[in-house]
Amino acid sequence: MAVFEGRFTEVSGLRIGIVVGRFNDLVTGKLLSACLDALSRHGIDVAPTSEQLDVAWVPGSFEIPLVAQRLAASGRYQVVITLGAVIRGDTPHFDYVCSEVSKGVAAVARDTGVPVIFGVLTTDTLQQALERAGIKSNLGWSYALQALEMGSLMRVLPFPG
Ligand code: INI
Repeated sequence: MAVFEGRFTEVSGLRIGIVVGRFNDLVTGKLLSACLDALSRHGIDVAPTSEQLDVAWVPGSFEIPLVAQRLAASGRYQVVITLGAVIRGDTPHFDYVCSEVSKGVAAVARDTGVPVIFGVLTTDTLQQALERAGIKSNLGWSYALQALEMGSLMRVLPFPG
């Protein structure tokens, strides 16, 4: 029996792309801050001069899959993190955006073989989103750890992609 698992501290040479939506940036900015903090404290260089990390801002969550696809297909990154916040309003818009971003992110990972972390909050209220972006916990931290784990796991899997 083989057991494969990722580690969180073997980050040398790991390159990460982050795609983050500006819509609801009160929330997404906090997700990004916690994500960068967690990456930094696990050894990823997050300085502006970093060769390990790039951040691409998009208008909203709907645009995340397109840019995640570009980053994942570039061959430059071993893992891509997506960060967004979709908050329910009075119209069906929420459902369309949620559906497209979730299916789109999953498709990018499948099509490229690059893990894409789904860090898009989908909540009924701004309060619920903020509770997940710093008021209580901050899921940006978790998304960073999941990215490190998946980036590392893909390195140790002995099968070609
Ligand atoms: N984008 C979000 O990231 N979150 C939202 O809550 C949201 N709402 O509610 O409309 C949202 N809309 C913008 C959308 O993602 C696109 O940027 C826009 O439709 C242009 O394509």
